[in-house]
Amino acid sequence: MRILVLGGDGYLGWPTALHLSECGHEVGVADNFVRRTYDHELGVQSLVPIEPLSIRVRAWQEASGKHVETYVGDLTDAEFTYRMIREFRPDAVVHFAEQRAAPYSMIDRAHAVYTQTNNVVGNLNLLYAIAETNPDIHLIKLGTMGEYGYPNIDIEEGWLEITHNGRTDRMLYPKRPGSFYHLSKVHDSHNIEFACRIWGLRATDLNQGIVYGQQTDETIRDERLATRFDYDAVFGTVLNRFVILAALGQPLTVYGDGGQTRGLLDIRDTVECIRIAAENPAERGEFRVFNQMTETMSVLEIAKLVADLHPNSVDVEHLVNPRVEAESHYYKVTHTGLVELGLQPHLLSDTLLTSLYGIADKYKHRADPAALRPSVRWRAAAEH
Ligand code: NAD
Ligand code: USQ
Repeated sequence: MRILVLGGDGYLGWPTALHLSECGHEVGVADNFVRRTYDHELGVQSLVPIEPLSIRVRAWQEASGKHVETYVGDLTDAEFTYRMIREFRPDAVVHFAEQRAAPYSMIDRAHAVYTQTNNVVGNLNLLYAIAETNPDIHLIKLGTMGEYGYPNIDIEEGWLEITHNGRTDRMLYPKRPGSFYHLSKVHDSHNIEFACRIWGLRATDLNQGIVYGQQTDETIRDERLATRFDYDAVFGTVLNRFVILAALGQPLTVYGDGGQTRGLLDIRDTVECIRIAAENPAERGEFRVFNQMTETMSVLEIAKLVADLHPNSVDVEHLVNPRVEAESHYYKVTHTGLVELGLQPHLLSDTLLTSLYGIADKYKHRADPAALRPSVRWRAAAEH
Protein backbone atom coordinates (compact mmCIF):
# COMPACT_ATOMS: atom_id res chain seq x y z
CA MET A 1 0.00 0.00 0.00
CA ARG A 2 1.00 3.65 -0.33
CA ILE A 3 0.87 5.14 3.17
CA LEU A 4 1.48 8.75 4.11
CA VAL A 5 2.53 9.38 7.72
CA LEU A 6 1.74 12.94 8.85
CA GLY A 7 3.83 14.04 11.83
CA GLY A 8 6.48 11.60 10.61
CA ASP A 9 9.32 13.45 12.37
CA GLY A 10 7.72 12.96 15.81
CA TYR A 11 8.13 10.47 18.68
CA LEU A 12 5.63 8.00 17.21
CA GLY A 13 5.37 9.07 13.57
CA TRP A 14 9.02 8.32 12.77
CA PRO A 15 9.11 4.73 14.13
CA THR A 16 5.71 4.09 12.53
CA ALA A 17 6.99 5.22 9.13
CA LEU A 18 9.97 2.86 9.46
CA HIS A 19 7.78 -0.06 10.54
CA LEU A 20 5.40 0.41 7.62
CA SER A 21 8.35 0.72 5.23
CA GLU A 22 9.93 -2.44 6.67
CA CYS A 23 6.62 -4.28 6.20
CA GLY A 24 6.77 -3.56 2.46
CA HIS A 25 4.61 -0.46 2.12
CA GLU A 26 5.53 2.61 0.04
CA VAL A 27 5.85 5.29 2.71
CA GLY A 28 5.86 9.08 2.66
CA VAL A 29 6.34 11.30 5.73
CA ALA A 30 5.22 14.88 6.26
CA ASP A 31 6.13 17.31 9.02
CA ASN A 32 6.59 21.04 9.63
CA PHE A 33 9.14 20.44 12.46
CA VAL A 34 7.09 22.48 14.93
CA ARG A 35 7.82 19.87 17.63
CA ARG A 36 11.50 20.82 17.41
CA THR A 37 10.42 24.48 17.76
CA TYR A 38 8.54 23.73 21.02
CA ASP A 39 11.85 22.38 22.36
CA HIS A 40 13.52 25.71 21.57
CA GLU A 41 10.61 27.60 23.14
CA LEU A 42 10.77 25.53 26.34
CA GLY A 43 14.59 25.38 26.42
CA VAL A 44 14.73 21.57 26.41
CA GLN A 45 15.73 18.77 24.06
CA SER A 46 14.98 15.09 23.54
CA LEU A 47 17.05 13.09 26.05
CA VAL A 48 18.18 10.81 23.22
CA PRO A 49 19.79 12.86 20.42
CA ILE A 50 17.75 12.88 17.21
CA GLU A 51 18.95 13.58 13.69
CA PRO A 52 17.26 15.97 11.24
CA LEU A 53 14.64 14.28 9.09
CA SER A 54 16.82 14.39 5.96
CA ILE A 55 19.57 12.42 7.72
CA ARG A 56 17.08 9.97 9.25
CA VAL A 57 15.66 9.21 5.81
CA ARG A 58 19.13 8.71 4.33
CA ALA A 59 20.12 6.43 7.24
CA TRP A 60 16.98 4.32 6.62
CA GLN A 61 17.83 4.06 2.93
CA GLU A 62 21.32 2.81 3.89
CA ALA A 63 20.02 0.40 6.54
CA SER A 64 17.11 -1.07 4.57
CA GLY A 65 17.53 -0.11 0.92
CA LYS A 66 14.09 1.48 1.14
CA HIS A 67 13.16 4.99 0.11
CA VAL A 68 10.85 7.23 2.15
CA GLU A 69 9.43 10.30 0.39
CA THR A 70 9.38 13.51 2.48
CA TYR A 71 7.01 16.47 2.47
CA VAL A 72 7.92 19.52 4.54
CA GLY A 73 4.94 21.71 5.29
CA ASP A 74 2.10 22.61 7.60
CA LEU A 75 -1.30 20.89 7.54
CA THR A 76 -2.97 24.20 8.39
CA ASP A 77 -1.73 25.35 4.95
CA ALA A 78 -4.51 23.92 2.79
CA GLU A 79 -2.54 24.31 -0.44
CA PHE A 80 0.34 22.23 0.95
CA THR A 81 -2.04 19.56 2.24
CA TYR A 82 -3.93 19.22 -1.06
CA ARG A 83 -0.70 19.16 -3.09
CA MET A 84 0.80 16.42 -0.92
CA ILE A 85 -2.31 14.22 -1.13
CA ARG A 86 -2.51 14.70 -4.92
CA GLU A 87 1.19 14.01 -5.46
CA PHE A 88 1.66 11.03 -3.16
CA ARG A 89 -1.69 9.37 -4.04
CA PRO A 90 -1.92 7.45 -0.71
CA ASP A 91 -4.18 4.47 -0.04
CA ALA A 92 -4.03 5.41 3.63
CA VAL A 93 -3.04 8.52 5.59
CA VAL A 94 -1.87 8.15 9.19
CA HIS A 95 -2.41 11.44 10.98
CA PHE A 96 -0.11 12.05 13.97
CA ALA A 97 0.59 15.72 13.15
CA GLU A 98 -0.85 17.62 16.08
CA GLN A 99 0.30 19.49 19.18
CA ARG A 100 0.06 16.66 21.67
CA ALA A 101 0.93 17.87 25.18
CA ALA A 102 -1.89 18.65 27.62
CA PRO A 103 0.32 20.95 29.76
CA TYR A 104 1.46 22.88 26.65
CA SER A 105 -2.18 23.56 25.77
CA MET A 106 -2.81 24.84 29.30
CA ILE A 107 0.11 27.33 29.53
CA ASP A 108 -2.11 30.30 28.68
CA ARG A 109 -4.72 31.54 26.20
CA ALA A 110 -2.26 31.75 23.30
CA HIS A 111 -1.14 28.12 23.72
CA ALA A 112 -4.73 26.89 24.05
CA VAL A 113 -5.75 28.77 20.90
CA TYR A 114 -2.66 27.58 19.04
CA THR A 115 -3.29 23.95 20.03
CA GLN A 116 -6.91 23.93 18.96
CA THR A 117 -6.25 25.90 15.74
CA ASN A 118 -3.32 23.72 14.73
CA ASN A 119 -5.09 20.46 15.49
CA VAL A 120 -8.66 21.19 14.38
CA VAL A 121 -7.81 23.22 11.25
CA GLY A 122 -5.06 20.81 10.14
CA ASN A 123 -7.43 17.87 10.48
CA LEU A 124 -10.24 19.72 8.66
CA ASN A 125 -7.93 20.61 5.76
CA LEU A 126 -6.96 16.97 5.57
CA LEU A 127 -10.61 15.81 5.51
CA TYR A 128 -11.34 18.18 2.62
CA ALA A 129 -8.18 17.20 0.76
CA ILE A 130 -9.15 13.53 1.01
CA ALA A 131 -12.79 14.12 0.07
CA GLU A 132 -11.92 16.26 -2.96
CA THR A 133 -8.95 14.20 -4.16
CA ASN A 134 -9.99 10.61 -3.50
CA PRO A 135 -12.67 9.76 -0.91
CA ASP A 136 -11.51 6.16 -0.96
CA ILE A 137 -8.35 7.04 1.02
CA HIS A 138 -8.44 5.50 4.50
CA LEU A 139 -7.80 8.08 7.23
CA ILE A 140 -6.13 6.64 10.32
CA LYS A 141 -6.30 9.36 12.92
CA LEU A 142 -4.55 9.42 16.27
CA GLY A 143 -7.01 10.33 18.96
CA THR A 144 -6.54 9.75 22.65
CA MET A 145 -8.06 7.74 25.50
CA GLY A 146 -8.35 11.02 27.40
CA GLU A 147 -11.16 12.07 25.04
CA TYR A 148 -13.52 9.96 27.14
CA GLY A 149 -12.32 11.35 30.44
CA TYR A 150 -12.85 9.12 33.43
CA PRO A 151 -16.59 8.33 33.59
CA ASN A 152 -18.17 6.21 36.30
CA ILE A 153 -19.32 3.67 33.68
CA ASP A 154 -17.44 1.26 31.38
CA ILE A 155 -15.76 2.90 28.36
CA GLU A 156 -16.71 1.31 25.02
CA GLU A 157 -14.88 1.58 21.67
CA GLY A 158 -16.17 4.94 20.48
CA TRP A 159 -19.86 4.16 20.34
CA LEU A 160 -22.51 3.52 22.98
CA GLU A 161 -25.99 2.07 22.65
CA ILE A 162 -28.30 4.26 24.71
CA THR A 163 -31.90 3.60 25.70
CA HIS A 164 -33.74 6.73 26.76
CA ASN A 165 -37.46 7.01 27.49
CA GLY A 166 -37.99 3.62 25.89
CA ARG A 167 -36.13 4.36 22.61
CA THR A 168 -32.67 3.11 21.63
CA ASP A 169 -29.92 4.61 19.44
CA ARG A 170 -26.20 4.04 18.77
CA MET A 171 -24.48 7.30 19.69
CA LEU A 172 -20.89 8.50 19.87
CA TYR A 173 -19.65 7.71 23.37
CA PRO A 174 -20.01 10.85 25.57
CA LYS A 175 -16.75 12.76 26.06
CA ARG A 176 -15.47 14.64 29.12
CA PRO A 177 -11.79 15.41 28.47
CA GLY A 178 -9.35 17.07 30.85
CA SER A 179 -7.38 19.70 28.87
CA PHE A 180 -7.71 21.99 25.86
CA TYR A 181 -5.41 19.54 24.05
CA HIS A 182 -7.64 16.55 24.81
CA LEU A 183 -10.64 18.67 23.77
CA SER A 184 -9.02 19.31 20.38
CA LYS A 185 -9.07 15.55 19.80
CA VAL A 186 -12.78 15.39 20.66
CA HIS A 187 -13.46 18.15 18.13
CA ASP A 188 -11.43 16.19 15.54
CA SER A 189 -13.38 13.00 16.24
CA HIS A 190 -16.67 14.78 15.72
CA ASN A 191 -15.46 16.36 12.47
CA ILE A 192 -14.25 12.99 11.17
CA GLU A 193 -17.47 11.17 12.07
CA PHE A 194 -19.41 13.90 10.25
CA ALA A 195 -17.19 13.58 7.15
CA CYS A 196 -17.75 9.81 7.11
CA ARG A 197 -21.50 10.35 7.42
CA ILE A 198 -21.89 13.05 4.76
CA TRP A 199 -19.14 12.25 2.24
CA GLY A 200 -18.78 8.52 2.78
CA LEU A 201 -15.13 8.78 3.87
CA ARG A 202 -13.55 5.80 5.63
CA ALA A 203 -11.80 6.52 8.91
CA THR A 204 -10.28 4.79 11.90
CA ASP A 205 -9.98 6.90 15.05
CA LEU A 206 -7.40 5.39 17.37
CA ASN A 207 -8.02 6.43 20.95
CA GLN A 208 -4.52 5.79 22.12
CA GLY A 209 -3.38 5.54 25.73
CA ILE A 210 -0.06 6.84 27.06
CA VAL A 211 2.87 5.41 25.13
CA TYR A 212 6.11 4.31 26.79
CA GLY A 213 9.42 3.04 25.44
CA GLN A 214 11.95 4.47 23.01
CA GLN A 215 13.09 1.69 20.69
CA THR A 216 11.50 -0.44 17.99
CA ASP A 217 12.94 -3.23 15.83
CA GLU A 218 13.60 -0.65 13.12
CA THR A 219 15.00 2.30 15.13
CA ILE A 220 17.67 0.12 16.80
CA ARG A 221 19.28 -0.66 13.44
CA ASP A 222 21.29 2.59 13.42
CA GLU A 223 21.80 5.34 16.03
CA ARG A 224 20.72 7.90 13.44
CA LEU A 225 17.26 6.27 13.38
CA ALA A 226 16.56 6.97 17.08
CA THR A 227 13.27 8.57 18.01
CA ARG A 228 12.86 11.24 20.64
CA PHE A 229 12.58 10.60 24.40
CA ASP A 230 10.99 13.43 26.40
CA TYR A 231 11.53 14.03 30.09
CA ASP A 232 10.41 17.59 30.78
CA ALA A 233 7.24 18.37 32.74
CA VAL A 234 5.46 19.64 29.62
CA PHE A 235 6.12 16.94 26.99
CA GLY A 236 7.45 14.04 29.08
CA THR A 237 4.73 11.44 29.52
CA VAL A 238 4.43 9.76 32.86
CA LEU A 239 6.25 6.43 32.53
CA ASN A 240 9.10 7.67 30.31
CA ARG A 241 9.47 10.68 32.60
CA PHE A 242 9.62 8.58 35.78
CA VAL A 243 12.35 6.39 34.24
CA ILE A 244 14.41 9.50 33.43
CA LEU A 245 13.79 11.09 36.86
CA ALA A 246 15.02 7.84 38.42
CA ALA A 247 18.20 7.91 36.30
CA LEU A 248 18.82 11.48 37.46
CA GLY A 249 18.42 10.46 41.11
CA GLN A 250 15.38 12.74 41.40
CA PRO A 251 12.17 11.79 43.21
CA LEU A 252 9.31 10.53 41.03
CA THR A 253 6.73 13.33 40.94
CA VAL A 254 3.31 11.81 41.58
CA TYR A 255 0.68 14.53 41.19
CA GLY A 256 -1.76 14.37 44.11
CA ASP A 257 -2.71 10.94 45.46
CA GLY A 258 -1.64 9.16 42.26
CA GLY A 259 -4.86 7.16 41.94
CA GLN A 260 -5.28 8.55 38.39
CA THR A 261 -5.62 5.38 36.31
CA ARG A 262 -4.58 5.42 32.67
CA GLY A 263 -4.39 3.12 29.65
CA LEU A 264 -0.82 2.47 28.51
CA LEU A 265 0.97 0.80 25.62
CA ASP A 266 4.48 0.01 24.44
CA ILE A 267 5.80 2.01 21.45
CA ARG A 268 6.32 -1.33 19.61
CA ASP A 269 2.56 -1.91 19.90
CA THR A 270 1.77 1.59 18.60
CA VAL A 271 3.60 0.93 15.33
CA GLU A 272 2.02 -2.49 15.00
CA CYS A 273 -1.50 -1.15 15.69
CA ILE A 274 -1.06 1.33 12.85
CA ARG A 275 0.05 -1.42 10.47
CA ILE A 276 -2.97 -3.52 11.47
CA ALA A 277 -5.39 -0.60 11.02
CA ALA A 278 -3.89 0.26 7.62
CA GLU A 279 -3.99 -3.31 6.30
CA ASN A 280 -7.61 -3.76 7.51
CA PRO A 281 -9.29 -0.54 6.38
CA ALA A 282 -12.61 0.79 7.61
CA GLU A 283 -15.51 0.51 5.17
CA ARG A 284 -16.61 3.49 3.05
CA GLY A 285 -18.81 5.68 5.28
CA GLU A 286 -17.58 3.95 8.45
CA PHE A 287 -16.23 5.89 11.42
CA ARG A 288 -14.42 3.05 13.19
CA VAL A 289 -12.99 3.57 16.66
CA PHE A 290 -10.41 1.44 18.45
CA ASN A 291 -9.21 1.98 21.99
CA GLN A 292 -5.47 1.61 21.46
CA MET A 293 -4.10 0.58 24.83
CA THR A 294 -2.99 -2.74 26.25
CA GLU A 295 -3.07 -2.36 30.06
CA THR A 296 -4.13 0.01 32.81
CA MET A 297 -2.18 1.28 35.81
CA SER A 298 -2.48 4.12 38.27
CA VAL A 299 0.19 6.81 38.38
CA LEU A 300 1.23 5.64 41.86
CA GLU A 301 1.53 2.03 40.65
CA ILE A 302 3.74 3.21 37.77
CA ALA A 303 5.93 5.19 40.18
CA LYS A 304 6.27 2.24 42.57
CA LEU A 305 7.13 -0.16 39.76
CA VAL A 306 9.79 2.17 38.32
CA ALA A 307 11.24 2.77 41.81
CA ASP A 308 11.16 -0.88 42.93
CA LEU A 309 12.91 -2.26 39.86
CA HIS A 310 15.55 0.48 39.64
CA PRO A 311 19.07 -0.54 40.71
CA ASN A 312 19.46 2.69 42.72
CA SER A 313 17.29 3.82 45.58
CA VAL A 314 14.48 6.03 44.19
CA ASP A 315 12.03 8.18 46.18
CA VAL A 316 8.40 8.77 45.29
CA GLU A 317 7.16 12.29 46.10
CA HIS A 318 3.53 13.43 46.10
CA LEU A 319 3.22 16.98 44.71
CA VAL A 320 0.16 19.23 44.88
CA ASN A 321 -1.57 18.34 41.61
CA PRO A 322 -1.01 21.13 39.05
CA ARG A 323 -3.89 19.69 36.97
CA VAL A 324 -7.59 19.46 37.69
CA GLU A 325 -8.37 15.75 37.51
CA ALA A 326 -9.88 12.94 39.59
CA GLU A 327 -7.20 11.29 41.72
CA SER A 328 -9.31 8.22 42.41
CA HIS A 329 -11.96 6.94 40.02
CA TYR A 330 -13.60 3.98 38.28
CA TYR A 331 -11.82 2.86 35.07
CA LYS A 332 -12.82 -0.05 32.88
CA VAL A 333 -12.16 0.07 29.15
CA THR A 334 -13.11 -2.21 26.25
CA HIS A 335 -10.08 -2.64 23.97
CA THR A 336 -10.70 -5.75 21.93
CA GLY A 337 -10.90 -4.36 18.35
CA LEU A 338 -7.17 -4.38 17.57
CA VAL A 339 -6.56 -7.67 19.39
CA GLU A 340 -9.30 -9.27 17.25
CA LEU A 341 -7.40 -8.04 14.17
CA GLY A 342 -4.21 -9.74 15.42
CA LEU A 343 -2.40 -7.40 17.84
CA GLN A 344 -0.18 -9.33 20.25
CA PRO A 345 0.55 -6.87 23.04
CA HIS A 346 3.92 -6.39 24.73
CA LEU A 347 2.89 -5.92 28.34
CA LEU A 348 5.09 -3.81 30.59
CA SER A 349 7.94 -6.05 31.72
CA ASP A 350 11.07 -5.91 33.86
CA THR A 351 13.13 -6.36 30.66
CA LEU A 352 11.60 -3.34 28.96
CA LEU A 353 12.05 -1.21 32.07
CA THR A 354 15.66 -2.35 32.47
CA SER A 355 16.43 -1.45 28.85
CA LEU A 356 14.82 1.97 29.34
CA TYR A 357 16.95 2.51 32.49
CA GLY A 358 20.02 1.88 30.31
CA ILE A 359 18.94 4.44 27.71
CA ALA A 360 18.07 7.04 30.37
CA ASP A 361 21.39 6.47 32.14
CA LYS A 362 23.41 6.83 28.94
CA TYR A 363 21.93 10.24 28.08
CA LYS A 364 21.00 11.69 31.49
CA HIS A 365 23.69 14.40 31.17
CA ARG A 366 21.50 16.00 28.44
CA ALA A 367 18.60 16.73 30.83
CA ASP A 368 18.09 20.25 32.17
CA PRO A 369 17.17 19.98 35.87
CA ALA A 370 15.16 23.22 35.60
CA ALA A 371 12.67 21.49 33.27
CA LEU A 372 11.82 18.65 35.65
CA ARG A 373 9.28 20.23 38.01
CA PRO A 374 5.77 20.99 36.73
CA SER A 375 5.08 24.70 36.23
CA VAL A 376 1.85 24.73 34.21
CA ARG A 377 -1.22 24.93 36.45
CA TRP A 378 -4.69 24.17 35.09
CA ARG A 379 -6.40 26.70 37.39
CA ALA A 380 -4.02 29.59 36.62
CA ALA A 381 -6.30 31.55 34.26
CA ALA A 382 -9.02 31.90 36.89
CA GLU A 383 -6.72 32.86 39.79
CA HIS A 384 -6.47 36.61 40.35
P1 NAD B 1 5.09 14.49 18.57
O1 NAD B 1 4.84 15.90 18.97
O2 NAD B 1 6.41 13.89 18.89
O3 NAD B 1 4.84 14.34 16.99
C1 NAD B 1 3.90 15.09 16.27
C2 NAD B 1 4.57 15.59 15.00
O4 NAD B 1 3.62 16.34 14.24
C3 NAD B 1 5.75 16.52 15.29
O5 NAD B 1 6.90 16.07 14.60
C4 NAD B 1 5.28 17.89 14.79
O6 NAD B 1 6.33 18.67 14.26
C5 NAD B 1 4.24 17.50 13.74
N1 NAD B 1 3.18 18.52 13.55
C6 NAD B 1 2.42 19.11 14.50
N2 NAD B 1 1.57 19.99 13.93
C7 NAD B 1 1.79 19.94 12.60
C8 NAD B 1 1.22 20.62 11.48
N3 NAD B 1 0.27 21.54 11.63
N4 NAD B 1 1.67 20.32 10.24
C9 NAD B 1 2.66 19.40 10.06
N5 NAD B 1 3.25 18.73 11.09
C10 NAD B 1 2.81 19.01 12.34
O7 NAD B 1 3.90 13.62 19.19
P2 NAD B 1 3.79 12.03 19.39
O8 NAD B 1 4.04 11.73 20.81
O9 NAD B 1 4.54 11.33 18.33
O10 NAD B 1 2.24 11.84 19.15
C11 NAD B 1 1.74 11.67 17.83
C12 NAD B 1 0.22 11.65 17.86
O11 NAD B 1 -0.23 10.59 18.71
C13 NAD B 1 -0.40 12.93 18.40
O12 NAD B 1 -1.51 13.26 17.62
C14 NAD B 1 -0.82 12.56 19.80
O13 NAD B 1 -1.93 13.31 20.19
C15 NAD B 1 -1.13 11.08 19.69
N6 NAD B 1 -0.89 10.38 20.96
C16 NAD B 1 0.34 10.36 21.54
C17 NAD B 1 0.53 9.67 22.73
C18 NAD B 1 1.86 9.61 23.44
O14 NAD B 1 1.94 9.04 24.53
N7 NAD B 1 2.93 10.16 22.87
C19 NAD B 1 -0.55 8.99 23.31
C20 NAD B 1 -1.81 9.04 22.69
C21 NAD B 1 -1.96 9.74 21.50
N1 USQ C 1 1.50 12.72 36.05
C1 USQ C 1 2.08 12.69 37.31
N2 USQ C 1 3.37 13.07 37.42
C2 USQ C 1 4.12 13.46 36.35
C3 USQ C 1 3.53 13.46 35.06
C4 USQ C 1 2.22 13.09 34.95
O1 USQ C 1 1.44 12.34 38.31
O2 USQ C 1 5.31 13.79 36.54
C5 USQ C 1 0.09 12.29 35.89
C6 USQ C 1 -0.83 13.33 35.28
O3 USQ C 1 -1.35 14.20 36.26
C7 USQ C 1 -1.88 12.46 34.62
C8 USQ C 1 -1.11 11.21 34.22
O4 USQ C 1 0.09 11.22 34.99
O5 USQ C 1 -2.83 12.08 35.56
C9 USQ C 1 -0.75 11.16 32.75
O6 USQ C 1 -0.03 12.33 32.38
P1 USQ C 1 0.83 12.35 31.04
O7 USQ C 1 1.48 13.70 30.95
O8 USQ C 1 1.70 11.15 30.99
O9 USQ C 1 -0.29 12.11 29.93
P2 USQ C 1 -1.38 13.06 29.30
O10 USQ C 1 -1.27 14.46 29.75
O11 USQ C 1 -2.71 12.41 29.44
O12 USQ C 1 -0.96 13.05 27.75
C10 USQ C 1 -0.25 11.97 27.15
C11 USQ C 1 0.24 12.46 25.78
C12 USQ C 1 -0.96 12.78 24.91
C13 USQ C 1 -1.89 11.58 24.84
C14 USQ C 1 -2.28 11.10 26.23
C15 USQ C 1 -2.99 9.75 26.20
O13 USQ C 1 1.06 13.61 25.94
O14 USQ C 1 -0.52 13.12 23.60
O15 USQ C 1 -3.03 11.93 24.14
O16 USQ C 1 -1.08 10.85 26.99
S1 USQ C 1 -4.28 9.67 27.41
O17 USQ C 1 -3.72 10.01 28.71
O18 USQ C 1 -4.80 8.34 27.38
O19 USQ C 1 -5.28 10.67 27.02
